[in-house]
Amino acid sequence: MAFIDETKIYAEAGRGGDGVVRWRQEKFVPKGGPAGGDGGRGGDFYVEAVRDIHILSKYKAKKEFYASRGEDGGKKSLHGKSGDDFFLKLPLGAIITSVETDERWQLTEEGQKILLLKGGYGGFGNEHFKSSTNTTPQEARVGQEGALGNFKVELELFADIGLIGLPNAGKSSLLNALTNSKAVVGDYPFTTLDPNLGDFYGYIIADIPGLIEGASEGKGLGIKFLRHIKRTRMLAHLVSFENSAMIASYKEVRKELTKYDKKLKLGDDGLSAKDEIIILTKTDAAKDQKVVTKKVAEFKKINKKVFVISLFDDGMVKKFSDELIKILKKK
Ligand SMILES: Nc1nc2c(ncn2[C@@H]2O[C@H](COP(=O)(O)OP(=O)(O)OP(=O)(O)O)[C@@H](O)[C@H]2O)c(=O)[nH]1
Ligand SMILES: [Mg+2]
Repeated sequence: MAFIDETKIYAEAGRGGDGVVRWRQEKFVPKGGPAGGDGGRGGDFYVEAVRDIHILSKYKAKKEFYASRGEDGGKKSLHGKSGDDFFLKLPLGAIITSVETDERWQLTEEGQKILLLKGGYGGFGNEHFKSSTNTTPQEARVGQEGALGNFKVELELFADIGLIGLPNAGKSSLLNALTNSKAVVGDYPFTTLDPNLGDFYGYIIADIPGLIEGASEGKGLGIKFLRHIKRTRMLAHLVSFENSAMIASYKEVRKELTKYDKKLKLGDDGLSAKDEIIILTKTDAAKDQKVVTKKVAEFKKINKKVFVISLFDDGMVKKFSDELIKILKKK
């Protein structure tokens, strides 16, 4: 199933039910007074946040949603039943924009519900128009139309950590090692085409496609995926020991973050200002321990926390995992 992070939908809240003209049926009373009930309220249209980043692909074929209509009033002053509300499930982090009014909402908490369109009121039945001067009103109103509109839906992933780095840095492999995720891993660039999420002791780690020079302008899988780390609390920047120019690669990716921020005019809360830890991966691929020590020293000058890891070494993975929990708990 292709990953979808943008879509458009059309929605209508329910129309209110009609009010009706009815008369009380009493024995020996030919016209016992008005008894037409009011129509029920039309159902409202809501969006509801669920923790499922793939849910938008369900709306590929079906893009129109309708809350149900209120029922008409009945005899014996019976109020029509309200129409059922419609809850459209959208992924946590979805931004919904009204095409007509430009109003924007974002789903920021699991289970959160936002009312987008109100159902119409039910029309009054004839009982409502009864007065001392008019004891036999013939009047009843039809229900009000429900609100309707077109909406753009865009997803920004919500995660605690975003894994970034050049293609092949080992991002997906690390995600799999730390979480229940089964992301596809491969020894070629751009193995990951869609973001993957994994649950790390209740914290969400997001693995995005590899970044390359020009990513902020749309090169590679580019800008589309930078958007997905905007909402992460922290970045983990992976640089592989297979890489001959590790510092340069690191800087290349950092440059893209800065460029992206400038382009979107993001200030201090942009990608480049996010807390970042550096993970030097595939230490087993380094020539010897001396090279590892030297690189760690170089990276430490950047003034960020630096970790080393080889996924072939269970002890290292465990140690890193423990450190990561500590960092996340402090945040
Ligand atoms: N030697 C060694 N290889 C590793 C290690 N971790 C991952 N790899 C290999 O590195 C290659 C790339 O790993 P991925 O996890 O797919 O890398 P990625 O950063 O997700 O790559 P993209 O999705 O293309 O951006 C795979 O062949 C992995 O098996 C490690 O610790 N040591
Ligand atoms: Mg990958």
